[in-house]
Amino acid sequence: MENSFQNEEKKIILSGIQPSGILTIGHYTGALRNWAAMQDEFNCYYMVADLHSITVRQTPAVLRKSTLDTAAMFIACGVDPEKSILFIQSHLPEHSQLTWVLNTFTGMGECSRMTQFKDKSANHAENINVGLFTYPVLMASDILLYQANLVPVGEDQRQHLELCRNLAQRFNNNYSETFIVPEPYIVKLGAKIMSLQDPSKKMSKSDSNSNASIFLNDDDTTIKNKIKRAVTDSGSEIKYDESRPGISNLMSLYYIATGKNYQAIEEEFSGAGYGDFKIAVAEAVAELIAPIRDKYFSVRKDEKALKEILTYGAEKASIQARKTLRKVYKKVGFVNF
Ligand code: ATP
Ligand code: LTN
Repeated sequence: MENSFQNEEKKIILSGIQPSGILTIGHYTGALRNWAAMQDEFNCYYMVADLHSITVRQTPAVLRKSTLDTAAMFIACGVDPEKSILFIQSHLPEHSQLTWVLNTFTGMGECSRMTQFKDKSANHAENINVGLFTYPVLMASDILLYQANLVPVGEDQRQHLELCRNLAQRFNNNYSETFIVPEPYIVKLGAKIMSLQDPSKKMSKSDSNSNASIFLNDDDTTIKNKIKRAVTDSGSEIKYDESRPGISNLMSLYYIATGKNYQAIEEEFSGAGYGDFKIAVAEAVAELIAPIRDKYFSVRKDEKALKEILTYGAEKASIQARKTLRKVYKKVGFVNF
């Protein structure tokens, strides 16, 4: 049977990230390093979610650049286009086509309950568009098109995943088995990296203060300066404690960069002050990012080759996308074309 992967026994994974800025160390720990680790065990589809990103107004040239930057960063973090299917969402019209069908299965109330919709509407009060409202339906289409079994996402996407599961079940019950009902694959606790300037907020690619985030293409000096300037809490002990989010966040970064657990870090820095600890964190994080940054620049430099990889990925992805959409169109009663 026609299939985009050679090994049909493996479970299917799909995930995506919006190209709304340079990816941060948060994306590495919360998403990309796991994506890379899953490639042998699963058949993986990884996409740059550019259709999603226009729910917030974008500058066209910036979006075009960010889309390619994001794809290059996936590769720099270990996504291998020979093993996984790497593509740009807008290259496949099926995402939009399935969204239209699933929109007619989604209640207004279901979309208006989504916390991300409520947050984004509050942050972009000047542009609360229908696309922002139906964002989770597009996300459901991304997942259901490829019959994904597992969807690795952060905790913030759990509610969207739940809607996706409901839509799949609703469609299957209304017609007959059409979609796999996917399971969330939520990255474990401890992986969430907070802003260096306000550790009560998630580190984000679109933070207006660039000192708040460590970008995966930052140079060594920039990384070290950002960590040295990171906001810490009152007190001086190097101890993991949720009531001291600044130092705890630095400990998480040290853990990610060195693999040492919190207890080992506390022992290593017992009696040391914030200053010494920050220097150690800065060194370790700079060492972690250096090979990612180097690979990123080498992949990004050859835009022609990058576009070829993405075209190849889109062609492979379209095999399954077309198959699912054909099935859906038939079930809803559209005349065969
Ligand atoms: P935005 O462009 O809306 O600011 P963002 O930078 O907050 O976005 P997303 O694009 O929503 O991040 O992130 C995609 C995925 O990357 C998340 O679902 C999560 O798995 C992971 N991720 C992003 N930021 C972090 C973080 N700080 N810590 C851990 N994981 C993160
Ligand atoms: N909404 C997600 C990005 C995203 C996604 C997906 C994740 C778009 N489509 C499909 C998993 C599966 C986000 O902002 N993190």
